Amino acid sequence: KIPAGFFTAFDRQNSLLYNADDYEERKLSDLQGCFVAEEIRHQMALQENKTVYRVYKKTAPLVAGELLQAVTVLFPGTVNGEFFMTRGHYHIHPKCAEIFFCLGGRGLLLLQKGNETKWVEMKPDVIAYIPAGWGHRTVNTSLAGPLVFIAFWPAVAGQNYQRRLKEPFGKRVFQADRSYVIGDGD
Ligand code: PAN
Ligand code: ZN
Repeated sequence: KIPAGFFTAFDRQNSLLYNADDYEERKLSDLQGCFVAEEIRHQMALQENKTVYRVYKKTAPLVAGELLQAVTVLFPGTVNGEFFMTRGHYHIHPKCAEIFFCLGGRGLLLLQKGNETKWVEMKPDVIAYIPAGWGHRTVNTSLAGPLVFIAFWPAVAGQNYQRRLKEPFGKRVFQADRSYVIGDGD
């Protein structure tokens, strides 16, 4: 497949990636097992079923050396006081790292490797590095607006969404007054 173009641009006004050629939307109904209050998430999914995040991707050939990019827009909200988050994943290829560049909002990037959990505060202009082998999930810690970031990663990385069930994120992030608290995971 011939690439659609040689550039993308972050459209700040509309919070999307100009020239993206792939799009994904995750609603509460897609986030089974992510929140402590699973039954409440289920009920919320049956009712309003809010969009939790959107991902605008620029595709590339899935071969060694190529890079993928995507803008994630993670909306504000909670499930019973636990902030909206992405599903989170480990890369299938054990040697593939990733970079997140925060474009807007406030949040946390949770990193997981074995029993070790780390986190990076995300705010505009923070560039987070996810070393190869670390599971990663983002959390929007502000109810004032979306957490927006662009990610760059090797095209051969692949995403494993099952492994987080066996090697879960060790921390959870909850609403507290006008801020957040980090609690223990499962
Ligand atoms: C990101 C994520 C994106 C959505 O582009 O895919 O933020 O999160 P989930 O994939 O966990 O649903 C990335 O890490 N790519 O590799
Ligand atoms: Zn990733």
